[in-house]
Amino acid sequence: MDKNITFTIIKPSAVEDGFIGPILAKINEAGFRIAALKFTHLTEKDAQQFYAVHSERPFFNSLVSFMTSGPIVVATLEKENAVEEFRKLIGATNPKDAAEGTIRKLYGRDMEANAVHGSDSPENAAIESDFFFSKRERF
Ligand code: IDP
Ligand code: MG
Repeated sequence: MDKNITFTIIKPSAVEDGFIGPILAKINEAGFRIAALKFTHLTEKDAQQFYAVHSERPFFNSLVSFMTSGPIVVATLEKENAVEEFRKLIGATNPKDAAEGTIRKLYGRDMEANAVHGSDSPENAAIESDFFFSKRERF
């Protein structure tokens, strides 16, 4: 498994709040290389599939509704130890608990609308990246 790849989503709230540029700048400053990037919009089926692991959680329907509420930016990112490094850059799931200077602290609204997604393992990073990008969309 490629330990140097992670996958991110700039969530609908952060797109709506005008934070695509600032978030990509943070990613750039932290030394990640953008291997794939696009502006897109999830269908309900896409969001249910992407978050299938959370399907039994009480927040699942709300999360699917939120994630389909507007356009998103998806990207595959490359850096040594990418998953762990990116989780550090984005901070805790709840922006209130996220460390100062992290993306979720700076740009998150709340626990659900926490600005960005970050993969939790190299295995899931590969699955998530393949969910959105074909081989010829990755560089
Ligand atoms: P993570 O994004 O930090 O990995 P997960 O537990 O994988 O956190 O949850 C996936 C997403 O579901 C979160 O990023 C957030 O948008 C949403 N979420 C998680 N827990 C809650 C909750 O308790 N209430 C509302 N939304 C939640
Ligand atoms: Mg997660």
